[in-house]
Amino acid sequence: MDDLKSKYLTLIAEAGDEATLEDIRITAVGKKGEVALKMRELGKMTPEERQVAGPALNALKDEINSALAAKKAALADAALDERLRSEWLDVTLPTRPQRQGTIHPISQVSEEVTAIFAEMGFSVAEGPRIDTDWYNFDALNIPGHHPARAEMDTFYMHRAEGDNRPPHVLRTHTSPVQIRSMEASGAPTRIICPGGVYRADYDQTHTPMFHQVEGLAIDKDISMANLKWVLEEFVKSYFEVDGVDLRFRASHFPFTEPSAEVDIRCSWEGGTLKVGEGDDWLEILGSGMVHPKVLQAGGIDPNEWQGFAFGMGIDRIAMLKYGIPDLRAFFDSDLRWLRHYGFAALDVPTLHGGLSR
Ligand code: 2NM
Repeated sequence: MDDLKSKYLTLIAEAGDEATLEDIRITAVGKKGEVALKMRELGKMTPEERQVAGPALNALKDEINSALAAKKAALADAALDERLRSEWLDVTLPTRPQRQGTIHPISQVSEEVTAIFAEMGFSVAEGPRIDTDWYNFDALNIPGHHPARAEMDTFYMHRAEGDNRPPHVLRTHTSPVQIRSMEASGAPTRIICPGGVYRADYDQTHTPMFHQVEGLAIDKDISMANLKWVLEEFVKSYFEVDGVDLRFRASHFPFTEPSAEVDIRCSWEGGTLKVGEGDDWLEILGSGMVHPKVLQAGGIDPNEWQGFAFGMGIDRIAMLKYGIPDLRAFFDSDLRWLRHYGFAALDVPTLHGGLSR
């Protein structure tokens, strides 16, 4: 019995895991284990022998069982210690430097433009990219026969034979959002509408999908003077310069009267753009006073209200500000290009923090 005891206590002490302990338990104190076999021999003993051997075997069984339990607890403690040693996290480490994602220049510039106009009391309106030809054209004083419809290179949605719903188009500008906003909220209003627009055109300077931001301000006594101030403030903030000259050139859009295209004074010395100095002029946007028919289409009484509107290309002003030479690269999803021209995810543009840093 002493041999059994020292044999099993040694095995238990040397066991490295729970599975080994379980094997030892079965061979030592299991139903057919070595102690059980010894107990079976009790029947062949004299009563005197049995009185000594019985309690001794029970004591041996108890001793092995408690050694097993103690070892099991010790193994569990050691396993926990090992996890605590290996599974730790240094929460004071800086964020991972290998993060590769960047904010696309179009997203960054949309945020910059939004921040600037928000400061002047404009809120952002959004709408569907697929809209009816009424919202995209008729409501904007571009009737069916108007040459502007053909000039716009519109993508028309396919219509099945017998489909009587009004024709739908991929919006060619964000102006339909402004009509919808006039209908929904009326006047007075100050909104900008940034977003993707579509025209069937593809070459060095045109992509079939590009981005615009249009603005609209309607009130009782709004004039071209208000338009000029707002655009001056915008250009100064956006290009981060203290002063800028704007040049308003008479133009024509069906949805504004009068209409003006706006140039900014600049220089192109050494191939880099400097805004606010030099003898060159750069066209950056179109604008005007909203046509009475357009106000009417939006459900606003043109005898009571008037307003200005403007529109510009986000992709274009992004290229100008950040020196991006090729428009088509905007839509290639080339990671090397994005790493070069993209912005850090935490560089959210605000006026108080500096737009682009
Ligand atoms: C431009 C130029 C001039 C414009 C007009 C409107 C609306 F819906 F209010 F009538 N939104 N945007 C507008 C005016 C857009 O883009 C070159």
